[in-house]
Amino acid sequence: MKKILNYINGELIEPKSGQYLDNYNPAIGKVYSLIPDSDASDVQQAQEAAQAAFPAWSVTPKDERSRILMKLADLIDANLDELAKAESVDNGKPVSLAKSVDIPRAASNFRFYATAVVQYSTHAHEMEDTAINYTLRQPIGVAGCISPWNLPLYLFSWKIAPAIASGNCVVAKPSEVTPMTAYLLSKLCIEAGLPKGVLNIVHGLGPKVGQAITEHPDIPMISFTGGTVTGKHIASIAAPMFKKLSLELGGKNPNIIFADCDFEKALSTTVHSSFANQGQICLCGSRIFVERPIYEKFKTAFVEKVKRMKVGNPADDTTKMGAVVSKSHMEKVLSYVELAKEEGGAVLTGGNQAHIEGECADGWFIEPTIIEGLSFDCRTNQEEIFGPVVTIMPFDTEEEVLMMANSTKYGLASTVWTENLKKAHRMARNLDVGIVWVNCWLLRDLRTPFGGAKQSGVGREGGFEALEFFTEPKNVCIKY
Ligand code: TXE
Repeated sequence: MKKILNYINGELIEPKSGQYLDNYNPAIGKVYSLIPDSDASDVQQAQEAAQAAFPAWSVTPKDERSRILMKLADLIDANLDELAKAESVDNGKPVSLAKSVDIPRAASNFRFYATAVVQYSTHAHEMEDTAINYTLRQPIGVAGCISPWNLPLYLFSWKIAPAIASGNCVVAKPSEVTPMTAYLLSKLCIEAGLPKGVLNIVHGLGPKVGQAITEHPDIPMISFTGGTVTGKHIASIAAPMFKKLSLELGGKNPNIIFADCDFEKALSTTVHSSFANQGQICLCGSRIFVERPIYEKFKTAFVEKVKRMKVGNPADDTTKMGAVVSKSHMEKVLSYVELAKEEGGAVLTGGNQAHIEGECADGWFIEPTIIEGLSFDCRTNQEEIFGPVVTIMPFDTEEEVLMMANSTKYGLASTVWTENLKKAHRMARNLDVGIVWVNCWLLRDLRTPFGGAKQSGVGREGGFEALEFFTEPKNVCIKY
């Protein structure tokens, strides 16, 4: 069986323990490869390699760092088919999605930071004829990057690219649920000529490898994307050590549809924003609020469209929804459907495990599910489900929908559908979130700040914000 290896100090190596974990193909429901069951000793080895590489890498000219990252991006493009297939097998997502979104975006992440770092400049503050201050932005040392399973290579590279572009070295841990493309990336790093030790990838469990990275005294910054509970745990360890922390956590995003929207656009994008990647994107709009005059019309059209979505073998190009990531995640998502029913919800479509014929007969699939009749403050509408399950509710006024939209502990993203410009601005200003999309969803300019308010996270990724996170500002004041 195929064995994934750690990537430490420029080499692909076995975990020190010699132990491996099973890696499942969720569409088939079977083990198809093995992941290193690494521990703190592997993290220690990776940290030492990163620390040793730091003095040279941090003074390597930006143009040279940029050239290597560009080469890595080109290699990702050149291996698009292999990477997309691997992502689909590992995660359950349709191969068409991995090919059009996940893998191209991973290449863009490297390309974006390869160019951003050479454009990045700092500030000078002049005190009239007294003095001049200028700010240096220096790389810090070894960064810990911990990423989740929903957009494996995409989110992994979103952290690693700015960290190494700005001159740091990295100890990274991809999700143990979807480790394959990070492993394939480590081979491409070798091919691209990334100096040894600049990037180290340690595979294994969160409570072992992730915990060891978080606790390591010489990993002074942690960039994490994952669940809010894990984020809270990481913060509790990192904060007393005064580590720099970037946390991208969960969401329970409102999708607000006013009666004056472009109905067809709102409808087709809502299908996408509800169920893309089987609803396993932190930005998916899982609470759909529709203004009462168009509620019945929208609901009927939405249910009809969703019923026609093809759930099937992720390897099939016509599949719109593949498998969810694991059996335990499928069970968690389905338990929320039961909760919704207990809370008085009516399932308009879906609600069950989907059974696919052929080689996917034992896979973990869920029908796209729409639930109505729930109050905005019930558990189903307050907790992150992170699967293909959305709720739909009517509203009457802007004030009412704002109150409901802002009622959760999360504040990641929101979508607003209206053709009224003033209303769009008002909503954008008053929504308690980090990202507002008006008449679109998941339209991303990589220069913009990305992240959430409230319990959706701390700090922002994207653009120069990430370069700021991975560098230490130092003010130099010179008297004239
Ligand atoms: O996330 P975890 P999981 C949400 C979603 C999902 C829930 C749990 O609601 O159902 O989180 O998913 C590592 N110290 N999101 O279990 O556990 C872990 O190995 C250090 C939202 O996958 O947070 C993995 O690499 N690290 C989200 C990473 O943390 C630890 C995307 C994320 O895993 C650790 C995914 C520890 N003690 C899930 N324990 C989003 N915002 O996009 C685990 N990890």
